[in-house]
Amino acid sequence: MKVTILPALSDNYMYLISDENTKQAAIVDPVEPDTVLQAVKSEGVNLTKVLTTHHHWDHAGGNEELVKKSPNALQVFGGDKRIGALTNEVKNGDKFSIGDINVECLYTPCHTTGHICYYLTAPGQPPAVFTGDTLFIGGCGRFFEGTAEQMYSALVEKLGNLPDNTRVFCGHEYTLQNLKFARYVEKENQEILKKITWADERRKQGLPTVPSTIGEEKKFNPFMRVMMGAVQSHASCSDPISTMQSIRREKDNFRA
Ligand code: GBP
Ligand code: ZN
Repeated sequence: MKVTILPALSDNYMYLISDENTKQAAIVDPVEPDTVLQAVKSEGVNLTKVLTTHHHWDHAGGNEELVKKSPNALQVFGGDKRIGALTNEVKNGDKFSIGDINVECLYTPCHTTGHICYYLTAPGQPPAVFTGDTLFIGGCGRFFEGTAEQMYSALVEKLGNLPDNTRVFCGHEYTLQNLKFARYVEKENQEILKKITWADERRKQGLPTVPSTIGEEKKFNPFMRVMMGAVQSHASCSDPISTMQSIRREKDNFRA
């Protein structure tokens, strides 16, 4: 399983997923179709699937144009009827494949009601999860269409139960802003400081900070740590759901 990171717009990421064995490929959130078609050519792969995380224009807004311009027929997967060119509406637990790569759909409503994360496995390789605007490195998406309970369920019960070595590919380059908020929430957490130093260096070199891993996120992402004493005490809360609500509200107004 090869993942090619394709930056788009000001801070979005598209991901070209290729199966080296069969040369089958899929694209996650192709908001810039021409960039995608160029990458497909240079990788020498056969693009047949579009994996849409959610209906927001900066993720799904390129679907129709890509379907028109693509030399192959494309299946467009997603969990929301508002997604352009949708052919395969999916729900939690649905499975399909990209050549020898297995894909499982994880329904993670909150940022939007139809948000889907895609969990990929292939024999002998570390897994990968494409988290759109649900889980970011060091942060999470705004709760536009959902509740703290739903984000808790998504981040802690679903994504948090994937293997620690699962690579996390998210929808935006928000890592530094997120980690600065994380540092404000947990002033004593050394993992946050180490990741800030690393992310600063990466960005100075013009490089992406994706992927992280689920194991790493559990060490520094405050939204995955709402069960921890240090995060609850910052929020003056004693349960994970109200802690989630409180720190999300605080992040909505936080200036790094
Ligand atoms: C920043 O650049 O500092 N924190 C961002 C602000 C996802 S994009 C931009 C922002 O709010 N981004 C959204 C988010 O969830 N951020 C997490 C955070 O701030 O902690 N989007 O483009 C956003 O989803 C969108 C598109 C929103 C259509 C609504 C519609 Br309708
Ligand atoms: Zn969004």
